[in-house]
Amino acid sequence: MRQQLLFASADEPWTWVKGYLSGRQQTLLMEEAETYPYERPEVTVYGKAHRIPRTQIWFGDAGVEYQYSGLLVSPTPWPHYAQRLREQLRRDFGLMSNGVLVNRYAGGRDCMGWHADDEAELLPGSDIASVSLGDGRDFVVRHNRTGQKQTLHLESGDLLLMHFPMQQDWQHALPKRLRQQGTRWNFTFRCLIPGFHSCTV
Ligand SMILES: O=C(O)CCC(=O)C(=O)O
Repeated sequence: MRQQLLFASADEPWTWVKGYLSGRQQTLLMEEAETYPYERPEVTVYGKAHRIPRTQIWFGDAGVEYQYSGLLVSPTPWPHYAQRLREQLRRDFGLMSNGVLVNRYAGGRDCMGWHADDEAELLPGSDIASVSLGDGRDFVVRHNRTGQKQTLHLESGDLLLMHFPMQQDWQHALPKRLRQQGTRWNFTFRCLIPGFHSCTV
C-alpha cells in the first residue's frame, strides 16, 4: 500500500504531502513530461540578458497568459496527464487552477533563484500546488521579515501546497546542487485572472 505523509503546521503557510503520487502516476507523468516542447527563454536582469538555468513550458486554458521575468507567455493546451493531475488536485484539495508552469532541471546545475510567485495576474486568495518528479532536490524558503529559512527536500511524487498568502511573506528558491545529475520536473498549478493581459481599458 502506498504511504502518504502529510505535514501541516499552524505556523507555516504550506502543507507538504509526501508520496502524493503513486509510482505509476509518476512514471506516466514523467514519460509525458519528456515529450513537452520546453523552451529556455532569455530574461533581462539588472539590464543584462540571460538564458534561464532550466527549461520550462506554460500549459493553460485558452486566453490564460502568464507574465513572469518580463516575458508574456501564451498557454499551450493541457497535455493528458497534467490535466488529470489538475482534476485530482481539485477533487482532493479543492485546488482551482487554470494553468501549470512546468520546469525541467536537467541536473544539479539547473536551478531557480530567490523569488515569490506574486505576479499581479494570480487570483487573490488562491493557493499554488507544486508537484515534484524525478531527482529529489532541496527547495528552500525564507521569511521576508525574520529571514527564517527552511529546507524541504522534495522527492518524486511529493506535493507542496503553498497557501495564500505565503507568497506575500516568503520567498523560495531551488539552489544548485552540483553533485546531482538526475533530471527533475516541477509542476506548479496556478489560478490566474482570465483575460488579465488582454484587457485594453
Ligand atoms: O522547482 C521548484 O520546486 C520551484 C519552482 C518555482 O519556484 C516556481 O515555479 O515558481
